[in-house]
Amino acid sequence: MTLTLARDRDVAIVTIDNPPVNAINGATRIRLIALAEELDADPAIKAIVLAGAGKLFVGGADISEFDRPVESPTLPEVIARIEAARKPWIAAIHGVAFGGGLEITLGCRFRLAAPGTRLGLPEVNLGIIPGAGGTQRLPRLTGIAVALPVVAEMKTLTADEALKLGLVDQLIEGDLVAGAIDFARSAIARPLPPLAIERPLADATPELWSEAAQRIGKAARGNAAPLRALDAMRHGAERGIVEGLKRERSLFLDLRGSPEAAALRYLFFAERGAARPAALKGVTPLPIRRVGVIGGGTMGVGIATALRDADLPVVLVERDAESVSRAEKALSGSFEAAQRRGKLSAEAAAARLAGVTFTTAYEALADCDLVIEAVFEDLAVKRAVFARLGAICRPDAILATNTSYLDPRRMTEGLPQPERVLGLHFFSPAQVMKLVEIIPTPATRPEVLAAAFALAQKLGKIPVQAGICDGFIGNRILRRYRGAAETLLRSGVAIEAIDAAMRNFGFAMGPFEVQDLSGLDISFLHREAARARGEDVPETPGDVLVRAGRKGQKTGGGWYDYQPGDRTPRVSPETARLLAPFVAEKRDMPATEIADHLLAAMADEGRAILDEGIAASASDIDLVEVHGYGFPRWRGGPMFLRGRKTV
Ligand code: T1G
Ligand code: NAD
Repeated sequence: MTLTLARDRDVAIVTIDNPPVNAINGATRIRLIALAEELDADPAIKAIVLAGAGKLFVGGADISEFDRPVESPTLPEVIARIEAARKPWIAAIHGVAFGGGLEITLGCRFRLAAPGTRLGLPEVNLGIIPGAGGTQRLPRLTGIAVALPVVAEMKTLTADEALKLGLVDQLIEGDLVAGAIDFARSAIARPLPPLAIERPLADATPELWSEAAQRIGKAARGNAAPLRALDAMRHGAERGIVEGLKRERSLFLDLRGSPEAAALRYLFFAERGAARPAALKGVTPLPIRRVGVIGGGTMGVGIATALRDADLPVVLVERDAESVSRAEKALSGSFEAAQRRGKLSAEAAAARLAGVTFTTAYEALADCDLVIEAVFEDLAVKRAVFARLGAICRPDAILATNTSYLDPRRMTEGLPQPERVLGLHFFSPAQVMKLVEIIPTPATRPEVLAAAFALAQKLGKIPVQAGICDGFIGNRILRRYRGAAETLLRSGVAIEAIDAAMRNFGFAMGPFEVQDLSGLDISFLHREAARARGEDVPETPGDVLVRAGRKGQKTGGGWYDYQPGDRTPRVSPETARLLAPFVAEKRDMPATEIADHLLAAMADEGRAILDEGIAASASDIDLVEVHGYGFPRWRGGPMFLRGRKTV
């Protein structure tokens, strides 16, 4: 069932009922057209209220249909039929009206909304543009300047904003449908307002279009959709709505079949699938109300910030008073920065900080439901920390490590209740990066694992479950990616050519630039630790640079040279001299070939990770790459590209 029809005397109520988000699919479109005909022909009906069942109005067109050919009637045809109806259609909106959900209301004569409703056209996030009139009707209701960020930049409008703009005619408190029926009755007693398509569109200045194109183009990077949405809007503004609707539909259909849209749709569903692993269906997560963080360094402060942003009280433990005050200063700075950026009010920033207990006393952790250690990446240090946690924390408290590489089992050997231990690998900066790798041990209880996934959701993170191996999923692929880049370097391909190729592919920075930013010494120390364990780890060009004191930007030079206070990477003659014994004669390689080589290495490692059961699915691996390592979203991920036989 996707639509229900009820009658309240002279008013019909059409309710879209297609759980979980009332996505408008083919069956809904067919039924809507039929109902529009039926209700037009029914002399007893004077007006129609269009509503959504459940928690929201309509989440959009059914995205899962986009991998198939377009089926009639299309949504534009449905909306045109509603517009042509002899009786007014009144949209009664609650929760969310996104994409086609908002567009169908734009074809109605009136729009009513419950307080708290959100309205938006997020299609560009899927690599497409609004394809059912949103780029044409919205500006005719709100004006071009307001419609532009909604259509092309993912801006959503609140019900209050929409009311002020005249996009919504009235807010309805209490029973929305009953209020809409009353509104309908009063509306039909008066002359009807013009439809959106009948309204004039005030001209936009050429500066508005050029400024928008510049801003949107810069932000969109490889996703073509935002600029196409702007194009459709401008076309309709300059050539009229008929031409505008034609232009919009043609651009929409072109993008609907594009590789970028396929990649973004794939990630949309992958993100939702990752948050709810099938293995945890029906498992009740342990409650997490108070969290301990051990270590107030880079990660500890980031994790504490993310926890406070989710309104969770935090106990932050450092090893001595000086470190405690350093952590408190860092955390306070983090909230003040958010306040300066306008993300937080002064009160909210103060409340964030007030929710953290800073201490050196592990005893303060006694009533924490979860404790996350983020101390030095040193097994002995971590083992000592867990030993103290085992003695002080509640037996049912979840104990988690933020380790980048180490085996959670080794740092918690001998701990009581091993079933409460797991890895929670956040990425720096932890309050920004969405990825968290969740690493259960074989002993981890399902309720503990479910609590980790629930925490990720509460923090607004993308959780990906990883098996235990050196580097889990992301750092293991990163090592392979960097290794492949160094192989090309040894073969004579220039460092700057490799970085340029990966920037051209869509990364913000190439593999060598990233190392200079984060420091070459992190992976150097990891290799040295492996060598100390007797593992055979060959010398790498990166080792040569670190041994020569070239650790990256922080030492004024790594793969590149840097002028003081300037992060611009400059080709380094010193690096060339140091690496000369390892590098073959200089040779050129086309940028696409460089990218294919490095992407193939990532996909090969991903394949091995899948075969070893370290990751549950190829899409989980792609989520790690997109949300943890800056893989361009509109490319989908190394496994997605491999699946499309392009690497
Ligand atoms: N189509 C199909 N399935 C959808 C869907 C959609 N539009 N939106 C959500 N789902 C599924 C989702 O995969 C998940 O499935 C379940 O619903 C709950 O989703 C013509 C062409 C509406 C704010 O881009 O933003 O209209 O995992 O966990 O947190 O111009 O879903 O349960 O199997 O996100 O309550 C434009 C996308 C489409 C909005 C609800 N619309 N959705 O959030 O639930 S294109 C969008 C959302 C379009 C027109 C164009 C959110 C939500 P499963 P959820 P939520
Ligand atoms: P860091 O050196 O910035 O911070 C570590 C903190 O732990 C220091 O402030 C130190 O005083 C504190 N500490 C050490 N021993 C302690 C003890 N016994 N009790 C309480 N505090 C103690 O390190 P970091 O970059 O925050 O990394 C922390 C952990 O997170 C490591 O395991 C690291 O591998 C992992 N990690 C780091 C990153 C990153 O990009 N930095 C990313 C993901 C994971």
